[in-house]
Amino acid sequence: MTAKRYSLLSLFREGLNGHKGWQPAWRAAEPKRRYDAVIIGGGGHGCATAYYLAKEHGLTNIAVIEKGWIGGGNAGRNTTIIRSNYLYDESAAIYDHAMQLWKGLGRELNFNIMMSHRGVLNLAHDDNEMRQLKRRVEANQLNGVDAEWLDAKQVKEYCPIISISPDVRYPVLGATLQRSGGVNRHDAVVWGYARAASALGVDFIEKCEVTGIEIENGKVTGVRTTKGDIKTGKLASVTAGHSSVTAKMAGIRLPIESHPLQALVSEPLKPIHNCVVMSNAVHAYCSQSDKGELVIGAGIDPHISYTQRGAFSILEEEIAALLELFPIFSRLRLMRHWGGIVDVCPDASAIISKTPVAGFYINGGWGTGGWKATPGSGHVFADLIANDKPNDIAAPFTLERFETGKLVAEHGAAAVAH
Ligand code: FAD
Ligand code: PYC
Repeated sequence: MTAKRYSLLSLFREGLNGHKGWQPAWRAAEPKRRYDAVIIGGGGHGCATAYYLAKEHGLTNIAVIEKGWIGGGNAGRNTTIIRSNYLYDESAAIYDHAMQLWKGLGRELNFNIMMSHRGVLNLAHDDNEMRQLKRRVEANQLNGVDAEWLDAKQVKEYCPIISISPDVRYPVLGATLQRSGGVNRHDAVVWGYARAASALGVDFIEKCEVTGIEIENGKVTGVRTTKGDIKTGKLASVTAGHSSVTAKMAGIRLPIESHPLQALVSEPLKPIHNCVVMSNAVHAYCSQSDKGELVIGAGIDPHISYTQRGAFSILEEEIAALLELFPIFSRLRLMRHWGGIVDVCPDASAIISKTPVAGFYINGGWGTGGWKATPGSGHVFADLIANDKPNDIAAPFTLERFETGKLVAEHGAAAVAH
């Protein structure tokens, strides 16, 4: 008998499944002609939604349709920062729901998602930022979210390589610290969800683009795709940067703008950077991956675009900001950079909603900060799809808020320059 050979990529995708030996990741399926529910978008949120629909609501005749490959969108492009230190009660509820799910997710999916709760610092560089961030710490504590205020000396103790020199443009005056915040491995999360959903019967259809939505008498009846038409009574758009494109197929105009957001990684280093640092004023965020690379992110490119690449000037500013905080990195070489497309709502909060078309649901508008929400978002969205009604956590994020004006304005806590 010849032994099966595994490529390095297959080792990552399949994972070692304990004593059962190697298991396939997810079943790459050809589409059936009818499903009980179809999810457009095989990113983190789409795969999580499929998993919870199957696991918690018993809906297994469902398909995830992905125009590229599973995890090739923002899910595979983000800097993986996890935190729940948002200002408003509504946001604290959903992001902390996600945080609680992150804590047990590797075990639940039986997939090493490399979750590392190493702490996230959000720096303050002037009096106004200090006031705002201290207010956020207090709001967080009232909501049971772990948050504390550090002065500059305590910042240096927590993150020894940071410069707290007073002789720079924007000296570090203090920071919020969420100790439970951290980073994980993005593709492992998506593959873990996909593998677990696949084991429950979900079909994953890659290289298949949804090109149209069939509607009869105000109700969804199916989708048109590059692999043929599919009938379904429940259709969920989970297409991140392309939410408004998908919604338009159903005649719905969303209050969303799509922008590039860029990130880059350095050459690998021995462990040197022990936490996550974010600065809104000079604008940089940085952590170190388990491979040793510094993972560095920028503010959004101000122009609207679907190109998945951004302007070089943004990266120049990004590096200048990084070196002000970490002069120790000045001789480092950069290895790769890329962009993703993020969809930003006017209040920098997400949409998790039914729509005017019965049976058509939208999850999007997570902007620069949806990675940390992935398990919580998938969990409450599956509940909405199964029950046709948002639960208490999802209710503040429906489309109605753009009519009533009850916005959840989180630009400050988004912590990424817009
Ligand atoms: P995606 O992975 O983009 O999934 C959407 C999928 O839909 C894509 O795979 C796409 O191909 C597919 N699709 C679109 N249209 C169609 C169609 N018509 N038919 C079929 N498929 C379709 N968030 C954080 O919380 N922390 C961070 O540190 C962080 N850093 C970021 C850094 C960068 C550079 C970027 C770009 C984003 C960052 N984010 C971060 C934001 C986060 O990545 C996103 O909010 C989140 O990943 C979006 O959800 P998703 O994973 O489902 O999206
Ligand atoms: O929301 O924490 C965040 C974030 C970090 C990088 C991009 N978004």
